[in-house]
Formats: sequence, structure tokens, C-alpha cells
Amino acid sequence: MIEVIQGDITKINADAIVNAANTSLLGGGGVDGAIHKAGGPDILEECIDIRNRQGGCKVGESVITTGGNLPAKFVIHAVGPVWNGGKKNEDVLLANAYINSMKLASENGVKVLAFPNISTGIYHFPKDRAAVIAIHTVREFLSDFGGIEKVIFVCYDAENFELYTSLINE
Ligand code: AR6
Repeated sequence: MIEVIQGDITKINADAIVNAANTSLLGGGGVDGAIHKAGGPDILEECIDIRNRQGGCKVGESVITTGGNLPAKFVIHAVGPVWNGGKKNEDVLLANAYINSMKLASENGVKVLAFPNISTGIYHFPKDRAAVIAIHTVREFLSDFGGIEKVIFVCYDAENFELYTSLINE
């Protein structure tokens, strides 16, 4: 039910891919920039509509849009926490970003869902700590709720790929 691959999430053939977005929902660098670039303007247009309705997206929460030109039908924009030394509830907020994304995926009939390593780039969450949280949170959700059949962790950098591979095989 859990797969780990190294690659570019914009190329993944899943029902939905998750974006590591920010509270503005207006795009940015990293995987967010790559998703908007590959997916085209329809994604940003829906993000702007959501922003106009609800004023962006809080840390730990997520919203769903079309996948635009991507192979995936949907993009789930999750906002992870900025790493601030670990005393600002970062662990819980990161877990919430995964949980809320999986909830949205389930509600939208997603069977195959791909995650990037949320918060471990520009937001500087320690990669090893984030990997433990991500895997634990996804495993727990998949065992407690039906609906999602497969979660793919798409690691872009070699460090994350090695971390995920060894943690999954433990
Ligand atoms: N496919 C998969 N993973 C990728 C890709 C890709 N194409 N490109 C980068 N990554 P980051 P964050 C990995 O910085 O830390 C944006 O400006 C990357 O190696 O994209 O959550 C947003 O708008 C890293 O492991 O997101 C926010 O402002 C992971 O994706 C802010 O960055 C996350 O790195 C969010 O920061």
C-alpha cells in the first residue's frame, strides 16, 4: 500500500498528487513552482477562487484543485510548517498536513495518491524527522480508513529517497 520512488512528482500517474504549498496558495518555488509550471494556469485559477472564498489555507490544512495538464486528475495543496527549531508544534502541523490531504483525497474518490516530502526543502524541516512523521501518519491513516489503495512517496533528492527506503523496510 506504500511505495517509495525517486523522481519528479509532476510526472507521476496517480489520481492525485500533493503539492507542498504555502498559505497564500499563489504558488512559489520548489515542488510548488514545478507543479504550477507543468500543470498550467487552470490550477492557479482554482487556487485564486479558493483564496477568494476562504482566504488561503492554514498551516496543516489542504485544499484540492484540478490537475490541469498533469497526468494526475487532482492536485491537493497542503501547507506544511516552516521549521522553527521544533518548539512551535511543527511535528503536529506536519502530520496534520498529511492527514488532511488524505481526508480530502478519500472524499474525492482518490485511490492512488502521491506525496512529496512536505516542508523538507525551503521550509527546512529536518528530513529524518519529517520522514518518520510522514510514514507513521500515512500508515496509521491507511490502516484506519478505507478508500485510498496506494500512497506513493515521491522523493526528489537522494537523501530523502534513502531515508524513506530504509524506514519503510525496517
Ligand atoms: N517533485 C518532487 N519533489 C520535489 C520536486 C519535484 N518536482 N521539486 C522539489 N521537490 P519544497 P517546502 C522536493 O521547497 O519545504 C514553495 O515556495 C524537495 O526536494 O518544494 O514544503 C512553496 O510555495 C523537498 O524534499 O517545499 C512554499 O512557500 C520537497 O519537495 C515553500 O516552498 C519539499 O520542498 C514550501 O516549502
